[in-house]
Amino acid sequence: MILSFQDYLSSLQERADTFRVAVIGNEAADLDSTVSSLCYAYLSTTHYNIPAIPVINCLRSDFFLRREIHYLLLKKSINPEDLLFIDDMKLEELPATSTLILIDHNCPGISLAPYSEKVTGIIDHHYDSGLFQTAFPRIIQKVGSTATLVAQEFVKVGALIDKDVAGLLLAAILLDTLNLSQRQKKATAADNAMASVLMEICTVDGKRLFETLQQKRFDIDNMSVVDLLRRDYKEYQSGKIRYGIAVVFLDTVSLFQRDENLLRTLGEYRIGRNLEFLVVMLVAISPRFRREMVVVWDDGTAQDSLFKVLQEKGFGLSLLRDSGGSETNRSIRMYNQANETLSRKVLHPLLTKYLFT
Ligand SMILES: [Mn+2]
Repeated sequence: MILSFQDYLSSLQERADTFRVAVIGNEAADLDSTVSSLCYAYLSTTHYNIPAIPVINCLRSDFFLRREIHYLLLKKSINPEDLLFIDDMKLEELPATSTLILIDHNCPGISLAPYSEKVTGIIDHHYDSGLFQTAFPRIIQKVGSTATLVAQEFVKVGALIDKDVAGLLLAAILLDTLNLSQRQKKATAADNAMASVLMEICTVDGKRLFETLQQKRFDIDNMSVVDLLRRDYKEYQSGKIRYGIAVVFLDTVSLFQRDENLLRTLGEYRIGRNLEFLVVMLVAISPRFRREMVVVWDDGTAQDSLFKVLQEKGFGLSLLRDSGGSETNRSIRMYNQANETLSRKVLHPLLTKYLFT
């Protein structure tokens, strides 16, 4: 009898003692990372006979901020409490024989970096940083969603895709491609193909599912500015320079409404995380899609190249507000970003490339 996806997920806590592979998504722990690691770890365990566990790459206490994921899991009768989070794992105590598969990223973040030699596999759709050339699998393709690549693995090996697996993967594809929108150009032929395979299995109304998830994702009522920052946040290290990029679904005007000490809050967030700089990429969706950007920095070595990248790489920034940098933790600039297509996926590789030049 094949182990069902539900039974597999509800037994993860016990499996954490005997796994061979930990399947880990990126540290934004978004829907794509979460469901792709759950489903791929299940495939590994049941089909390849390599006992695997999915690890969600955020603190257990921060997971509740991702309301669209909570909603989806509960709808599938999956209890988020059963899942494993990065703070459940004692990385320094990982058995010598265990390995890591990176999902939805291909360059280990700061917390995983010390365990890089354990990485044996990658499935991802970000810019290829060229690391781990001998990894197997090493699947890095520019598709809309990692979930598409995971679904392809199920199909490739002829593994049965159960309804819940199909429903989770489909949800990620729809959310990442804005319901396979042709106008937004996020969905590739592969995303479309896998979405129709999955849709046939789970028979849901794709449009309704997408709209509900999108609504939950943008439901940020009662979240403080700090909650908003940590909700979709990635931290990077480039040489000695440590920096963070947060994505927040509000514009600067609404951020000020939410926190009258906004400049202090942002400055303290940067200092608390020990960052040379923090970039907050702001996305407003109503009345129309719009981007803004906030840069919080310390006078340091990275400052010149950071602003060079921001000014010269086509973001279309125009200054809304400059704090003047009179106090050390208050060096903050706020911009309107005319180029709507440039996201963190674009900014991060640019910074990696140009931060020292
Ligand atoms: Mn992704």
